[in-house]
Amino acid sequence: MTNRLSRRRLVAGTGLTLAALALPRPTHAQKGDRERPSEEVAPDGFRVLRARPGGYDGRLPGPLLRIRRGTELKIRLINELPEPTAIHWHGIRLPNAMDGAPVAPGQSFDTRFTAPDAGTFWYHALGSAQDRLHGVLLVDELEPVAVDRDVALMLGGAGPPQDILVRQNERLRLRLINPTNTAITVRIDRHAPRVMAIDGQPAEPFAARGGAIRLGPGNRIDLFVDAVLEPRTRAPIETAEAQSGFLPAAHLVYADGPPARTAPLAEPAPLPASGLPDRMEFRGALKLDVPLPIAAPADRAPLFRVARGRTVMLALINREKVAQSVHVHGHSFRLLDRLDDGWKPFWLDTLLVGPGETERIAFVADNPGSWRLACATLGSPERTETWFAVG
Ligand SMILES: [Cu+2]
Repeated sequence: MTNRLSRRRLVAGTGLTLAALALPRPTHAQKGDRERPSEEVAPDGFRVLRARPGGYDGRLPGPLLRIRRGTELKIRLINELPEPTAIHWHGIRLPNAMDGAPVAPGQSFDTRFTAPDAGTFWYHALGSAQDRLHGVLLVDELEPVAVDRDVALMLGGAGPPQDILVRQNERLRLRLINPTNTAITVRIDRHAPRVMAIDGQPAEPFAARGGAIRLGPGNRIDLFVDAVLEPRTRAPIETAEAQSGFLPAAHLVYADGPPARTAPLAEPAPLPASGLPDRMEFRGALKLDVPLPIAAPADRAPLFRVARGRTVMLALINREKVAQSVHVHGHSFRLLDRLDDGWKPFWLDTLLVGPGETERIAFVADNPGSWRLACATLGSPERTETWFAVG
């Protein structure tokens, strides 16, 4: 299980310099890693990814995949498990046929899609018994992003705290990913992280209150962290799960040398916009109450069918005593304000609905196909799902 230990894995420690366009070679720093196996690429250009009991390519987390926005990801999944599997690209607004197709043991499946949005995503197997099968997918912006370092930190699981090296006055892009089925709070000692993106989509930048942020299951948050402390400082990045106290997940380790620049960078501009709509038409929207956990329909009928381009507003109603996590496939949604139809200044693909609470979300159903609407009880392997049809 990946949900028990408050630990983390440093997935990519890279030195992405200002305006650098070359993709830095990602490094996985984790316990037990020795030499990195080289990427297996088939003659037709597909990156081969093997589903094995220990994880993708036998690694936990699986290999870091990285492409540029607008370019094609080509993955050949080979199922070496004794049971069927399916790979899911969490948060990517991808073509329907590429999302979660079942693959029998010994069989393979070719995934190929052009990533429409830049951001921090992840991939994982569908099915509660395959929790070890997950990894990070980064889609790089076409425009240069003014950061000195770009690091992905996979939360949850086992492993010692990792060191993230910085120089004074550098700006770090820290990509946090929560692959577990529990909520994780992250705080960075003596720094003022700025939230730049949530669930892979740019947000209006805002300061994390008290230097801490919470990620529900499946959520990702991109932070900008300015290294404002003195050379040779060690500052912990700590995580806490539901009942546990904070434990160090990583350390910002300041180099013993001159600052990278005389002062930290100015307030960051928002990350480049994605292709998500600026507006939504709420008049004429399809409105539906969805009690949680979602009851899987016995007759395989969809929860709803909606014409492509129509706005969908869902009231997610949790009358249980435990929080429920809801994940919409193939779309990003807005979280609506409690009192009116305004929305929060960010997008989500997964939302934690607290016990006894109702949250309302809205999205434009612009991605044709049959999509999963999945629900998980917080801290439990229990998952239910239904689906909706856009066409
Ligand atoms: Cu997903």
